[in-house]
Amino acid sequence: MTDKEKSYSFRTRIAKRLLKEIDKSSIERYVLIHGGGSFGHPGAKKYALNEEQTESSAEGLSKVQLDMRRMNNRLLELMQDEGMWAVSIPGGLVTTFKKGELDNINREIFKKYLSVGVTPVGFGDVAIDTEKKLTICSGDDLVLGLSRLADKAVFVSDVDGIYKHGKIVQTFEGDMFPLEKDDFPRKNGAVDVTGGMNKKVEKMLRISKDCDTYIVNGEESGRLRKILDDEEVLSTEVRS
Ligand code: IP8
Repeated sequence: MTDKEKSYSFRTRIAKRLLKEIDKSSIERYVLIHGGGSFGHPGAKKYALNEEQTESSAEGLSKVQLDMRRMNNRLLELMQDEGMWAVSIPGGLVTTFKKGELDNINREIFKKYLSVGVTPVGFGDVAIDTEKKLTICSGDDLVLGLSRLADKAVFVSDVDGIYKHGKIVQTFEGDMFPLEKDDFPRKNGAVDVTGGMNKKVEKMLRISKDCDTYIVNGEESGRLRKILDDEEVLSTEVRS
């Protein structure tokens, strides 16, 4: 939903299309989660929020939290335009971390909103860490924390799936981990403080213990809708 190479660039057209695909699909109850993109990562890097606390950490925490809420608002406004009633759940307020790992998540709040017919929209955020004081909660951490409530987790990316030796694999299994340098080409210049693709795949492997787990290219029209409706589409299923 953002151009990671350009700070604060929200891709309205793509976000709208993806929302429409979700709306048109047969899925009725779902949670949406988004990451930091070019709203969260540049500030998190500038203030080194994933590292030791410094005297500018409080400033960074406050600024990056605000940037993330701005991004989330953009999405929620689009959802309202489509009549998709949603509520915003900042990752930092429903989680605690220990040494950078998710320690606790409030699943009840997601369940309660679902039970009144609104879509919870969680997002990556700056969070409290009981050992490090502060850390970054990624969107993937939230999916991991919620996976036991779900039948299916779909990761929407800007690539067709997971590459191994230059080719997309239909099913990625645990023994194919980790990805090597050339397995997963990323675009240059993108800032990502939460570990890039290997970290994502490692979390996807853990998520796949609880529910069917896929990664699909959101830049290609129709693919998200198809995967939600269990139709065949270019993508990778992750299985542990
Ligand atoms: O993009 C990171 O979330 P991610 C959130 O899912 C921040 O790793 C605040 C950078």
